[in-house]
Amino acid sequence: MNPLGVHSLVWVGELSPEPLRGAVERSREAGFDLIELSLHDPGAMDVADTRAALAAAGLDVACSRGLDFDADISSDDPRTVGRGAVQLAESVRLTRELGGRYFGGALYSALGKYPRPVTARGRANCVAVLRDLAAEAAGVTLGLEVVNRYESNVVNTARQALDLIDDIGADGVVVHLDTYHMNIEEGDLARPVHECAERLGYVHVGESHRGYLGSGTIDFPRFFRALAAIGYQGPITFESFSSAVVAEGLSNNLAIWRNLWDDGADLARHARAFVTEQLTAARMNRR
Ligand code: FUD
Repeated sequence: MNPLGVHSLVWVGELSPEPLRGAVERSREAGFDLIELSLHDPGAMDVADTRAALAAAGLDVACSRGLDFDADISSDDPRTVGRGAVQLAESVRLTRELGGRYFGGALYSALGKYPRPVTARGRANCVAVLRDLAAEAAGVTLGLEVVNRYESNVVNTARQALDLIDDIGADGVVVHLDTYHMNIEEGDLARPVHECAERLGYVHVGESHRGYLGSGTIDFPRFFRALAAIGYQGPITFESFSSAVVAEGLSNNLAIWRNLWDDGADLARHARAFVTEQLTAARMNRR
């Protein structure tokens, strides 16, 4: 059975100790194996406290983030690129200190809408920074999350993520697929999974509107059958956003303007049952 995860934005928008302890506890109560923490604003986090809470709950942790535009490693400007390299290195360190072994997201660019395509120089900067980061990341796998065109101009399809990984040419870099983004950019939900095969290292399940699983237009049975077909054993993390839980920078970058749910606990329990059902059905090849 794949480890099942839940993104912290189902519970809290901030990373200060008390809310984070609550998020860890509620993830455990809802039956998850892992919590994914967004490192967009890690200043308020107490690493030792969080690590203790994770250990007490018996939960694994994964970390994720995207970069800010003033720290965009796909920029042409060396100082901007340098700030991004520092942010990424700090995030890898934080992931390790928290006891995590996975750091993913839009690590290759800013997370937000670009007004123009990436330049050749910008992409080369991104490759160079990620190559250095991978060399230093010892024990922490880097996941390049494929996001839609309104959140990056560097990686919008699984094919582009694989090409970027080839150009980086280092071990420990995997593709991170997310059904919400795939639904916008890919031709279907199975082919990219097969294309990635053993290079798929992390999965986000999210609905077409980022609310309750099964209440949108995503063809989850097709996606889960593809995961079963490639023998994917990695984490599957539920991700959902609502204006009920806000992390100001991240929520604004992702255009979370609507209230799709209020009760994170109900949402999370439902998601866990939904994913378990899909995994079981795909394995038994019932559909
Ligand atoms: C963004 C997204 C997220 C994001 C992560 C950062 O649209 O899908 O996975 O990268 O939440 O913590």
